[in-house]
Order: sequence, then C-alpha cells, then structure tokens
Amino acid sequence: MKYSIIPYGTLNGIDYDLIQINNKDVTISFTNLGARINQWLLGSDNLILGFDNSQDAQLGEGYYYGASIGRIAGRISAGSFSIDGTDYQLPLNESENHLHGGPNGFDLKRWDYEINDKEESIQIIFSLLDQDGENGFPGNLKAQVIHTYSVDNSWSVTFKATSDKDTLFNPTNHVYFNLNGSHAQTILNHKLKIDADTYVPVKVDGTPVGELSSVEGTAFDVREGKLIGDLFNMVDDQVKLKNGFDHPFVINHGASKTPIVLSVPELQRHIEVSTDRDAVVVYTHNVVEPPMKIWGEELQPYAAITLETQTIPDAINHAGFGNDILRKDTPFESTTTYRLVY
Ligand code: G6D
Repeated sequence: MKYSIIPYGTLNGIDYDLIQINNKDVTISFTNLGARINQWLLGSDNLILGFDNSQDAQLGEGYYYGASIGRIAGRISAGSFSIDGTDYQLPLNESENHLHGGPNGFDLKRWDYEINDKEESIQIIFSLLDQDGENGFPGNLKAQVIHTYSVDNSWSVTFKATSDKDTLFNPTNHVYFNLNGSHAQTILNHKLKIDADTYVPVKVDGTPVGELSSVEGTAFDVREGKLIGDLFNMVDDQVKLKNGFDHPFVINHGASKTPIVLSVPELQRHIEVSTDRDAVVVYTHNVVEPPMKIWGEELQPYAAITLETQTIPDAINHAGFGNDILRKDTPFESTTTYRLVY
C-alpha cells in the first residue's frame, strides 16, 4: 500500500494535513483535524461522509463527521457528575446537557501524528495532551488515536490514554456510513445486524431514560439483521421520539463476539465491525439542521448511519451502565475494527 500527505486547508491560522492511503481500488484518508477518518472510497463511491478541506469540516462541526470524540462520547446529563464524592460541572454545549466532550472537544483539535508504514498495514498515530480542566474535565490526559489500515481493507481505531488524576474517558469515532456510494440515496436500504438483546431508551433531549430495555418486539431488534426502512415503518415510540435511531445498543457479552454488520445486499457490499466496547450508538442522521453540503451535494435526513462503539453514555450517572471513569495513572486501551467486504 502507498500513502501520501496532502494539504487539507488552513483553519484559524493552522495548516491541516490529509493522509491518503491507496490499496488497489480503495482509497482511505485521515486528517489531524480531530484525528478524523475523512474519506473511504471504493472506486469512485464515497462510503462515508467527509470534506475536501478543513474549512468545510468546521462548517459540519455540529455533526462530528468522522471525528474522534472525547473525552466522552454522548451526553452527560446536566453536565454534572461526581467521582468519589467530588462534584464536577462540565460546560453545557447542547441545551441543558454536555455533549461529546464539550465546545473544545477532541473533534476540532489539531493532533500531532506520526506514520508507521508496514508491509501489510499503514498506521497513523495521532497524539494529544488534553490539559487539566480542559472542557471541565479533571486531569492532564495524554491521549492517542491510532488509525490502522490493512491490506484486507480493515480499518482499526485504537484509543489509548492516561491521566494524572481520576477523570472521565469514553471515546469513540463518529464515522457516518452510506454504502450506496453516494448520500443522494438514503441508508433506508441498508441492513443492520447487531447482537444486542437490550438497548437504552432516551428522553427527547437524547439523555438516557435510565434503564436498559429488551429489544424484543421493538424496532431495535436487529439480532437477525433488518432493513432500516422496515424498522422505521414499525410503530415504535422511541423511533418516533427521535425520528429514527439515536440510541445505544448494548452488545451481548459486553463485546462483539459476532460482528456488527451493516450491508447493502443488492450491492453485495458490507462493513463488519468488531469491538471490545460494550455498546454501540447508532445515529441515522435524522435531521439536517443547519443544512449541510457533503461532497458538494445537499444532505437529506437518513443520509448516513453512525456506528459509535463506546461505553453506554452517561454511565457515571446511571448504575448498571458500565464504567467511564479513568483512574489516575491507569492506562486505557480500546480497539474497534471496521472491515470492508465487497
Ligand atoms: C445529534 O443526538 C445526536 C447525536 O447522537 C449525534 O452524535 C449528533 O447529532 C451529531 O445531536
């Protein structure tokens, strides 16, 4: 495989790079703006949403396209949490809640990077020092996001971190897929399969109601694989509330023993996702507000679907949701792999 580094434009006086990897008829690119995945091309088909330059990427900041999300993914209710009796207050960057690490989260930071070009894979190691108190989080956090692309068309994203104080850490990648190759066709023709007996109902503001619910008999039962369009035609209060999926699915056995599969049967194309995380948030781009252009075309609702592997959001405020505390001087490491099969 070959790679090249090309300019990705200047944003707020900082020059950004695009690292483009070619593997036969597949091209994939990453940028040090938010340690993002930016493009995944099969021939001329765009399989994910991204941008031609950093200025356009900033216009899409509210949707976090392809971005590394941190220190936390999802929402922290009222932006407040406690660790061992010490209370913390995070900035409220979405109405009354904290979303995706705050107004200066990982997604628009400039990450340092180095490239390891190996025979069977190319690895981009992004690193960042997130200062104590940044976005209200305690602890100086040393974070790494390692994007690895392999000759078998697997993309792995590994998060590593340590902090010098107890803090919260629940990172994810916010990639949006549309396997049709153009978002002019919605993802309602995509089939989704997740080995999850339970999911997390949410309130209208996107925060968890507070319990895990069985998927049985609901639009969230995708254990055997179902078409998104068929699921959205079901009568389901949670799909109606969010006008689609914007929910955590709780992966059976706490990590995917059977891969998550997103496919377009008629194109004989799919993504297999394996992860060591215990949940995956699926968001189907239910609204486009403000209007957005991606790859030069206006976006419509259901233009793409995210598969954000993570600990259940807001776990710090809900018993039974898992652990999102990163203890002082304790290393965090997690890997999710998305393999393209076509
Ligand atoms: C919406 O509720 C959704 C989030 O889950 C998503 O990450 C964001 O849009 C981009 O706020």
